[in-house]
Amino acid sequence: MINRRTLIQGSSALAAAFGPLQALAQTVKLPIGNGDRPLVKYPQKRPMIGLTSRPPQLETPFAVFNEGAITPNDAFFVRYHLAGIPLEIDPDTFTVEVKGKVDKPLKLSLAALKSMPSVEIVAVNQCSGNSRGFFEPRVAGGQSANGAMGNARWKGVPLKAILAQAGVQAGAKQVTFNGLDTPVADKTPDFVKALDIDHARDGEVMLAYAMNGQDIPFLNGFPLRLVVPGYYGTYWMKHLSEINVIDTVFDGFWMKTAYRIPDNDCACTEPGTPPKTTIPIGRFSVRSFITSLTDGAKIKAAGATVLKGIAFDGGTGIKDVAVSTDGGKSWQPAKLGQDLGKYSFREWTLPVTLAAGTYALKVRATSNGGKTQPMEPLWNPAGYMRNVVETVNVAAA
Ligand SMILES: Nc1nc2c(c(=O)[nH]1)N[C@H]1C(S)=C(S)[C@@H](COP(=O)(O)O)O[C@H]1N2
Ligand SMILES: [Mo]
Repeated sequence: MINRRTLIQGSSALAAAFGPLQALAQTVKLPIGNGDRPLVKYPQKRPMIGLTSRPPQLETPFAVFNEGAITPNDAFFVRYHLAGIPLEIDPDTFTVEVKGKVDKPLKLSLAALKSMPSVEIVAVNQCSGNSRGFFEPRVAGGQSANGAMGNARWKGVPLKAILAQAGVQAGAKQVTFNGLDTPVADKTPDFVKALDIDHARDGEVMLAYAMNGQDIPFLNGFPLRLVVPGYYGTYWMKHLSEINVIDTVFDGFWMKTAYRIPDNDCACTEPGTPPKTTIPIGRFSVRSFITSLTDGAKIKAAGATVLKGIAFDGGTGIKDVAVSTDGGKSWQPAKLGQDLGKYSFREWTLPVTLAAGTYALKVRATSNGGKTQPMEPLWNPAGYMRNVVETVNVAAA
């Protein structure tokens, strides 16, 4: 249990430094750009890859994904847009407001939420710009490697139940979500996101107050965040304080201008060119990774090696995972691990024996929805939704 004092101490330290509690001397080398990134230590987090400090943006060291299907809270990535992040939140006085086109506006305390029937769901949270640093030609925005994703068991109250309690009025079109963070410069628009009313009432979108059996870490949205299974992290509002039912389509900056993708099947354009029309980003594309070996690894020739990794998609679940040891010429089916639900990482393994030589290992997942990963990367100007078949080059000797 994280007690309140620890939390406030941690965040006060964050306030004092407005950055890492401790900048560690270590750096990590990522396979993008100049690659050198500092490892930084924030409250409730193990050393993480630091992308920015104002606001904090932390990437998960990729080796963490080889530890299991669930990403530990202290290793879960952190992403914020606004420098005005909350530094102290008292869970005893915290409330979330429900207002707008409802019969009965609500102000719910954490205790009130915790007394309602709860649901649990294992779901991946992934930033739209996960892996953006690999885009070619390069695009503006955080140059993330593959660590802006994580999988957790979320517990909370279905948004549907909250909306039912408030009584949604006829003509409601969307629901908007706001958190306690604020812009520091007047020009930056507040971070507000919207979901269509039917999506908001699908019974799966939830107000989560627990993550992997613990309070949600401060930097991941303590004490309450929206969980939108299968959808990119941009909708997963942290420090959720306002839910507003509206009878229009929300046109705030973070829906109308940012977080939009080309309106076509591949969500892509000819590299270097803008899309003709765009729509708000939605569900994850299907992805898979080898986690047990990193690029450039050396392994023992002719010994048995168990290749291991993860796969996920936007909510149909993983049908199969295929692995190639010859750069994509031939493919072998991997064995899927425990099924933690259709929104979760799905682990996979494949034992191989590699004679002396060099190998381009590739992994490709297919979803139950029949979607698979492209062999060549798709491109779009914002650097979203990367899901190319990943390659890990290794040498056996
Ligand atoms: N309040 C608030 N919530 C937010 C954001 C933010 O800037 N402020 N960023 C969103 C984005 S773009 C992502 S990818 C996820 C990241 O969640 P995490 O920081 O818990 O990993 O939070 C989302 N929720
Ligand atoms: Mo994001």
